[in-house]
Amino acid sequence: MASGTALIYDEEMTAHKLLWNDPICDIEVPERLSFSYEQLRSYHLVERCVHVPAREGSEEEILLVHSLEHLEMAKSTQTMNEEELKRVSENYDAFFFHPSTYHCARLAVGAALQLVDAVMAGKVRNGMALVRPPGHHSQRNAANGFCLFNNVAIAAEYAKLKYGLQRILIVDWDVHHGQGTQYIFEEDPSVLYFSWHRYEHQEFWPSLKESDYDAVGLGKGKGFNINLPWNKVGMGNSDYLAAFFHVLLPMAFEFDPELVIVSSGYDSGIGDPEGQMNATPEVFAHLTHFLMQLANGKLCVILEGGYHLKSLGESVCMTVKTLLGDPVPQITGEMAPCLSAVESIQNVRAAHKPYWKCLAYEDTSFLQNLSTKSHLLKKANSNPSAEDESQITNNNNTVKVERFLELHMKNILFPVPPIKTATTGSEGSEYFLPEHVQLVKEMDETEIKVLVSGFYADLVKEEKTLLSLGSTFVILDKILKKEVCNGIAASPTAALSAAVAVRHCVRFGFQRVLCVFVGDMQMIPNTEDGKMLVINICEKEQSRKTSCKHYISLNWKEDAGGNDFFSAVLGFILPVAYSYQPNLTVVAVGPNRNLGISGISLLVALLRGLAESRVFVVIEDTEISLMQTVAEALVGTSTPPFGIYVPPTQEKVNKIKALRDQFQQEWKMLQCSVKDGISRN
Ligand code: X5A
Ligand code: ZN
Repeated sequence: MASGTALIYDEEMTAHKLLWNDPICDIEVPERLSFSYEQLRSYHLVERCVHVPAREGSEEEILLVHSLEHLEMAKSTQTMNEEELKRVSENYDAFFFHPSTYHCARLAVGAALQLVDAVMAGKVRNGMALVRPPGHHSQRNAANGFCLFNNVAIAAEYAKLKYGLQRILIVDWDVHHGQGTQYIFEEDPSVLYFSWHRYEHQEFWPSLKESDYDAVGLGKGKGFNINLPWNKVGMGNSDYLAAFFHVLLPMAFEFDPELVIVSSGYDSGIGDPEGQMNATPEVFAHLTHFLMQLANGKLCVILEGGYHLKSLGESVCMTVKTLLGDPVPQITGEMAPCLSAVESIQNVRAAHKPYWKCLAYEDTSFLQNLSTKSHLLKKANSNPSAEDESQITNNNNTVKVERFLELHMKNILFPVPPIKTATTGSEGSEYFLPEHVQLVKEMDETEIKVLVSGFYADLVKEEKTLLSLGSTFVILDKILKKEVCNGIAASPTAALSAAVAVRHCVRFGFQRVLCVFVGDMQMIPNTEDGKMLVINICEKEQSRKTSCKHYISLNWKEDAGGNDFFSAVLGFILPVAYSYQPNLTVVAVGPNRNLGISGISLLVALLRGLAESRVFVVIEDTEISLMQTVAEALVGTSTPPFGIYVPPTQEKVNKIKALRDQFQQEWKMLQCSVKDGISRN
C-alpha cells in the first residue's frame, strides 16, 4: 500500500485578487494561501510531504463539468481592463475577476487533478492541495461565491473517467453549502456528496431551499446527496463529531468509496467571520483521521474557504499532520452536541432512512410534528459550553481569536516520538511486523516480581502468569514516558494483562483509562472510582445485568459474510469513548474473540483518535496475521484493509439503539435524536 503525503502549492495562485471595493468579496485574499503555506513551513510539515507540482487544467478537463459558454466567458476576462472586469463580475453572486483569475483557476483545477493522479497512481497515500480560487459554489454555467471552476467536482469526474471509479465520496466541511457540487452530482449515484453548512432556517447565504436536509438527490441519485443544515451559529467540536458519528460515517462506510475527496473549507472553524462557528483546529485532525479509514486511505483534501488567517493556517496544519500519520491531538471542550445540532442530525437521518440500510430501522414517529418542533427549537438554547465559547467569536474580534489560538495551540501540541509503536520480539515477530515498530526487551523476572508483589498481588494469583506480564510492563512504561505513542504485546493472559495495565496507568496518575475488551473476559476490574471505563465486546449474552456507567457489555457476533462491526464502532463505541475522553486506551483481545481481524483493526485504528493516540493492545491469540494487521493499524502509516462492509441486521441496529437509549444521559455524544421527556444537558 502506498505511503506518503502529497502537498501541492503554487505561489502563482496568489495573483488573483480583488481590484476594487467590495465588502462581500474582500475576505478572499491571496494571503489565505501564502500564510497557510508559511504556517506549514513553521511546523516543519512542508519538508515531510512529497512536493507535487501544480499544472493548468486543460480545457477538455474543465468541460467535464462546465459549459463551453462558461469556459469562453472566463477565458475572455484575461485581457479586460478593470472596468470591464467589474462589469462581468457583477453578473454573478459574489465573484470578482482579475486579469490573472482565469490562469489561477486553471491552476486550481490542475492542482486538484495532480493530487488525484498522485493518489490513484500510488505515488502517495493521500495529500492536500492549497488552491485559489475555491470551487464548490461554482456551477456548470456560473461563477458563484468566490468560485469560478468547481475544482472538486472536476476532480471527481476525472477520477471516474481516468481510473474507472464507480464510487467517490465528497465530504464538504466548508461552512457554506456547496450548492454547485450538489447540482452537478444530484442525479449521479456514483458520487456521494455530504455537506454541512450554516443555514439558520434558510436565512444564511446562499439561502436556498435545496440546502435543507430533505434534498436527498434526484432520480437515480436519490439518497446520494446528504445535507446537514446548521440552524444556529456557534456549533463546536462536539457537534461536528456527532455529525460524523451519526450521519456521515455510517453512510460512508456503507457506501464503501474507492476514493474520498474533501471540499476542505476552514470557515467552519473558530474565529471565521463567515461561519461564526466555534470548532477549534484540532477537530480537523479528527475529521481527517476518520476519513483516512475509508477507501483504503485514498484521501484528497482540496482547499475551499477559510477567512480567519490564523484559524485557517492552524487548521490546515492539523489536517496535514494527520494525513502524515502523526498522533491525533486530544479534542477540547465539553463533549455534548447542542440541541439544535441533534435536531438537524435526527432530521437528516430520517430523510435518508429509505436509502441506507444502516438507517432502515430509524424511528421517524417524530416527523408528524416536525414543523411545530423546528419552530420551537429555533428559540431553544444551545448547550452551555457552546454558549461560553461563542463569546469568543461573537465579539467578532479577530485579534482576540488570534490570541486565543496562540495559547490554545501551545496547549495541544505535543512532541511526536520518532518511533511510534513498540512491541517485544516474541515468536520472531520482527520478521512479520511492519517497519517503524520498535522492538523492546522484556522486563526480567525479578523486576516483575518486585512490581507485582508491591502493587498487583491481588490480581496475580499464579506464579506462572508473572512472566507473561513482562512485555506489558515494559511497553506501557515506554508509552507512559512518551518514548513511543503506542504498543502491542502478545500475552497468554490478556484479561490479566489488561487489568494490570489499567491499574498501572492509574497509579501513574492517569485520571481516565478506557479499556475495550474483545472476547470472554475472565475478570471484571473494579471500575467504581470512574478512573476506568470498560467496554466488553463479547458473544455471550451477559447473564447478570452488570452494565453500569463504567462497565458496558456489548453483545456482538460479527457477520461471517463481511464486516458489519463498523456500525457498532460508529454508533456506540466511539461516541462513548469521545464522551469519556480517556488519557490512554487499552485494547485487549481475549479468548473466543467474536470479531474478525478486520473488525478489530478498524476498532484499533479509530481508537487512535483518542488519548493523543496512546493505545496499548494486548492479544491472547498469537495468530500472526492478527498481530500484523493490528500493528499496521497502530503504526498508522498504512490503513489495514477492512474487507467487505455489510450493513447491520435489524437485530444489530436495534441493539445499538437500545444501548444508546440506555447510556445517552451519561455519555452525551451518543445523542442523535430529540426525545420528549428526556432532560438534556
Ligand atoms: C468558498 C467560500 C463563500 C462565499 C460567501 C459569499 N465561499 N457571501 O467559502
Ligand atoms: Zn465557505
